[in-house]
Amino acid sequence: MRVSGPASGALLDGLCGIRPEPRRASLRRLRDAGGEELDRAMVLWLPGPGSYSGEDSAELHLHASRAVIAGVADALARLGARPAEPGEFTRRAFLNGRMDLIEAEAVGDLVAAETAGQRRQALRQLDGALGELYRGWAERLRLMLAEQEALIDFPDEALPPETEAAMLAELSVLQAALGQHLDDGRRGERLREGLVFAVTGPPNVGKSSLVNALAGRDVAIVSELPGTTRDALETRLELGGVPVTLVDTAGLRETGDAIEAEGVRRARSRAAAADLVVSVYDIRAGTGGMGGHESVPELCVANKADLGGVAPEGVLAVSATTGAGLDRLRVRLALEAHGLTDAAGPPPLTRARHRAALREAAERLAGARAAAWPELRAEDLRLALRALGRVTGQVGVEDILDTIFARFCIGK
Ligand SMILES: Nc1nc2c(ncn2[C@@H]2O[C@H](COP(=O)(O)OP(=O)(O)O)[C@@H](O)[C@H]2O)c(=O)[nH]1
Ligand SMILES: [Mg+2]
Repeated sequence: MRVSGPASGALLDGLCGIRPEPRRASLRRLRDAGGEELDRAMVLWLPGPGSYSGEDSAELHLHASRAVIAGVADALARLGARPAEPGEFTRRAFLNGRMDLIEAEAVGDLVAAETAGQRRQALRQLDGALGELYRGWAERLRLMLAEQEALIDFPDEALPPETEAAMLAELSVLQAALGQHLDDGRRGERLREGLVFAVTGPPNVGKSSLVNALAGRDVAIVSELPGTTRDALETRLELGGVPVTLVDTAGLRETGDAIEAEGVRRARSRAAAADLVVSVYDIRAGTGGMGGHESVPELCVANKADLGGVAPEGVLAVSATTGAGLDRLRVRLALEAHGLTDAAGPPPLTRARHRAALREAAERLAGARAAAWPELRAEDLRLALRALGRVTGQVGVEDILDTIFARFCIGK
């Protein structure tokens, strides 16, 4: 159990008599107000401002049975504590200046990380590199804004043309940096949210058999009857450290069956929205592919290789029945997952919230470049700064804090 707030020290005294030395793990008997022993626990006294939340806080490492937790929680409540809201410790850490909003969000991502790739990304974001990047941009904007405001205050002093040119050049450099950052193929967001790979193709080619083989369990019904799979079935996999949802879909064909037709419609829409389409065909058909949407990358797989036939160059031949080629398919899929999420170089954007604000900043920069008057340019610069400040949490974030921290679990 974790306690944070100015009364933490007094709570600790009430619970265990003698307060431990700061930051020293100490064994204590915890007692309620009537003196009844509740637990023997390792206790930590973590005075602010050097604590996680920045406030005085304490940690109780309990024997976490229901009775112990209930007893200690009750004793704490009697001493004046109340249960924390989801993410409240991190929210307080943010409000007390221990971390910026991007780092606070990284804590949430770290807590929710399912794969090694997500863990790495969250830790990288927690390092504050993104915040530094944005604060660096904001600093440059502030300087430009100061320059513009000086012009407004002293309108009689004609601006030397080279100053104007330097300002426009600096604006376009910043604009390019933002543009590059935004144009990252959504790698960070994809890794954070997980990828979607849709398995499509004609009926009866072995799509469901392949999905089952990759998942290592029977997700979908396999049958020799074409049109067996009608709904889109999902299964979660980890491929090369990236979370991937594999979607098995109905075979693509014209059909008079209304339910199957709906399945085919869903198959097409899932394929169009996927990060990758795995197009399966029967190797004896000779060729296949384009089971997806032209805007989505496609990986062609020739199944039923055990029945003979050859796959063209660059197409993987596999057999869901014998398992031949499945290891290579797994590696190929992991490589694709990596390619879609891997971010060598500067840390990528990880959230739609950041993307929206940075887009707004980029638009304001374009506006500032086109502005005819110092007043108008200053206003655009101010709005760009504001948009950047919202990402790191420096300005105007009161209204979004609830949404951000509601997704945390209690105790973080
Ligand atoms: N010989 C052979 N048969 C397969 C293979 N994969 C699937 N099948 C069979 O092909 C039929 C259709 O398979 P299914 O997975 O339901 O295909 P879907 O309609 O594309 O989902 C079933 O009878 C499977 O047993 C394979 O690699 N080799
Ligand atoms: Mg099927």
